[in-house]
Amino acid sequence: MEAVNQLQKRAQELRQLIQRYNYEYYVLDAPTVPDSEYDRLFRELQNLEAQHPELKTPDSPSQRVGAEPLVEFSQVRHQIPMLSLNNAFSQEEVFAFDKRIHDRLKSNEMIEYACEPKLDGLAISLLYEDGILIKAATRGDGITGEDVTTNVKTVRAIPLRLIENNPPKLLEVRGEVYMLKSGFEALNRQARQKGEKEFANPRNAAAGSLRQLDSHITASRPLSFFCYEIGVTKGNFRLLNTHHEILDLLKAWGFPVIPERAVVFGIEGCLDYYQKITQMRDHLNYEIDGVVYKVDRKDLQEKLGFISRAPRWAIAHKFPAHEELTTVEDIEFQVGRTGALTPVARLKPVSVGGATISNATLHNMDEIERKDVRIGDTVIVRRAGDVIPEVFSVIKERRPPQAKPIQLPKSCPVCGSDIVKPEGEAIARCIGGLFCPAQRKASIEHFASRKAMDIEGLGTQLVDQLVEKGLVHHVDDLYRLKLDALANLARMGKKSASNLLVALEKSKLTTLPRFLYALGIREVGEATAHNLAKHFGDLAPLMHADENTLQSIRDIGPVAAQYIHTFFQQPHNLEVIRSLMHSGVHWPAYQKEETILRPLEGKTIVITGTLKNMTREQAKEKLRELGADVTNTVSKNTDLVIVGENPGSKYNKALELGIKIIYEEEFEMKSVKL
Ligand code: D41
Repeated sequence: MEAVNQLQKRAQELRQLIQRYNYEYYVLDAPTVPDSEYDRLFRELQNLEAQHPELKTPDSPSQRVGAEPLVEFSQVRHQIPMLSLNNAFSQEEVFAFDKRIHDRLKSNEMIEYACEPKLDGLAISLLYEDGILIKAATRGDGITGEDVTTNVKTVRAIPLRLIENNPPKLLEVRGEVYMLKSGFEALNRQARQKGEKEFANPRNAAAGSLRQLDSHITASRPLSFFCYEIGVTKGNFRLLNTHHEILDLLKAWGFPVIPERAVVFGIEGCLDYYQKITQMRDHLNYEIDGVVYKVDRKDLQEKLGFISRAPRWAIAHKFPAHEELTTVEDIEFQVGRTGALTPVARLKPVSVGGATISNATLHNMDEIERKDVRIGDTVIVRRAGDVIPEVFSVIKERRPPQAKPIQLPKSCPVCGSDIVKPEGEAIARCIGGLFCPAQRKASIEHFASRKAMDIEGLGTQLVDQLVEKGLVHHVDDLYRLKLDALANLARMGKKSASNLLVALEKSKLTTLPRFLYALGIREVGEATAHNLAKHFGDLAPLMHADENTLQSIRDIGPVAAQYIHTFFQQPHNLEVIRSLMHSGVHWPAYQKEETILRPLEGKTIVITGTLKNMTREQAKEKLRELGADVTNTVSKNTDLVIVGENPGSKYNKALELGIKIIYEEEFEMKSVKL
C-alpha cells in the first residue's frame, strides 16, 4: 500500500513539474530547465503510467502524444455562438468603425482599444470543467463545430488544467490554434523530400493537422495556441471590466496570450499600432493577416452588441494582399461545369505570402484584354487570404519582343464543340453541354462536393478516371458503380474502392437543399437551394412550379427562375432524378419556412436580471430571430419572462400575474435545441 502511495505521489509530482515547465516555456517564454530535463521527466511519467494505468488522470501530460484514432468527428454546438469579425481594408474603413462606435454610444470621449495581431490560424473553443480541459471544438460556422478534443490535447501550449486552486465550475476559453512559421517550413520540407503534397500556407497546415482522425499525427505537428476571449462560464467567476484584464487573468491561469497585444488611446492609437505591427510582421514566428481592434471596456461592448454574427465593438484591420513578380509561361483555358471558359495563367512558380503559386486566374477574356496579358509577360500576382491567386497587372516595361497575345479559342479545348460569347457578356462558353467531358466531370465533382452530396473520397482525379473509362456518364451512374471496376482503377485498391462504396451509400441519405444544390442547376447556389427547399418543402411541387411562382421566392429573379423551370422541363434531367431516387437517394421531410424558422412568432417575451452567458442584447437578438417580440414591461399580454441573476420588479410582477417564467439555464437549453 505504502509503495503505491509513493508512486502516486511521484506521478503527481511529475505532472506538476511538467505543467510548470510547460507554462514557463509556452506562456512566460522563459524556460528554466533544458529540453532534455523536460523530456526525462516526461518519459518517467509515461513509464510510470504504462506500468500503473490506474495512476493516469484526465489532465495528464502523457496524453499529449496522441490516442486511439477516431472514426469521425462528432458535432459540437457552441453554447454561445462564436462570432466572426468584420474586416477593414483601409484607414477610411477604420475611421468609419470608430465613428459608428461613437455615434452608437452617443459619446465623443476617446475610446480605449485593445489591439492584437490577427493570427492566420484556426479558431477553437476549449471547455474546462472544474479546471480540467474536457472538450475542444473547432469554430466551424460559429454555431456548430467539430469535436477535436483528443487532437487539441496534444497541443502543448494548451493547458490541460488551470493554474488555479478554486477554478470556475465551467470555463470556455477561445482562441486561435496556429502553426509556427518555422515548423510550417520544416513540415513542407519533409513533405517535399517524401514526395508528398505540401501545405499551401500555415493556416491550412494548422487546420489539416487539427482535423486528423489519428491524434498521433496531430501530436507530431508544430502547433501552438493564443487565447483571445472567454465564452461560457458557470460558478465562481466574476466577469472583469476590460478585455485586457480578461487576457491577464487567462495568462495567470496558464493560457498563452499574444505578447504583442497592447491597449491604445483612440483610433489614432490603433493606426500607430497597425504601423508598428506591419514593421514587425516578417520577424514574427507566426503568420498574421492583419490586426484586431476591440473596444477594451466590457460595459461598452455590451452596449454596442453585435449585428449579423459580428460584434460592433471589434474589427480586423487587414494587411494588403500579398504580391509577387513572376512570368507567364502559358495560358490555358479551363472548362467549368456550365461550360464557362476560364483563362488560367501558368506561371513560373513563386512564393507569395508563404504559399507557392504556379497558376493564377485571369477570370475571362475581357479581363485579359483590359490587363493586356501576354505569354512571356512579367506580371504581379496577388493572393488575398484564401481566395484564388490572380494576375493583378502586367509590367509592360519588361515585355519581351516575342510576347504572344492571347486569343479566345474557336473550339472547346476539351471536346471540340463551338465556343460562343454573346455580345456584351464577359463569359465565353463551350456549347457541348454534357457531351463535353470537362463539363461532365465538373458536374459530377460538384454533385459529390462537400456542400452537395458530400461523397467522401470522390475527388478530381477519381472523377477524371471514371469519366474517361466510361464508367460514369451522369451523376446517377455513380450509384451503380461496382467494387471490381473501382478496384481496377489507377491508385485505387480494394480498400479505397470499398470505402468509396460506403461513402456513396452514406450519401444517399441527404437533405432537400443539398440535393437541389447538387443537381447543379444554373444560378442555384447553396442559399437559393435553401430558399427553394423552404418554400416548396419537397421536390415534386418545385418540379411543377412555373416561372412566376419561382420569381415570387426570396432572392430568385427572372434569370434564375427561367433556369430552374427549364431544368425541370428536360426529359434527360427528369430521368437522372428518377434514377437517383430509384437508387435510394432520399431526404427527411423538409419543414417549410413558417414552422422551422420562427417558432416564437407572435410571442411577447420580457427579460429581467443579469444573464451570465450572453448579453441582454444577444438574448434579444436571438429571440427576435426566432420571431418573438421582446418588450420591457410585464403585462397580462406577456407570454414568457426569462429570468437571470438579481431579477428586478418584473420578476415579481410576472409571479403576480402568473406568467410563465424560465430561468437563464433553461432558456439556454431550449435555444440549444432550437
Ligand atoms: O488572432 C485572431 N485570429 C483573432 C480572432 C483575434 N485576435 N481576436 C478575435 N476576436 C474575435 C471576437 C472579437 C469575435 C471575440 C478573433 C475572432 N473573433 C475570430 N476568429 C475567427 C473568427 C472570429
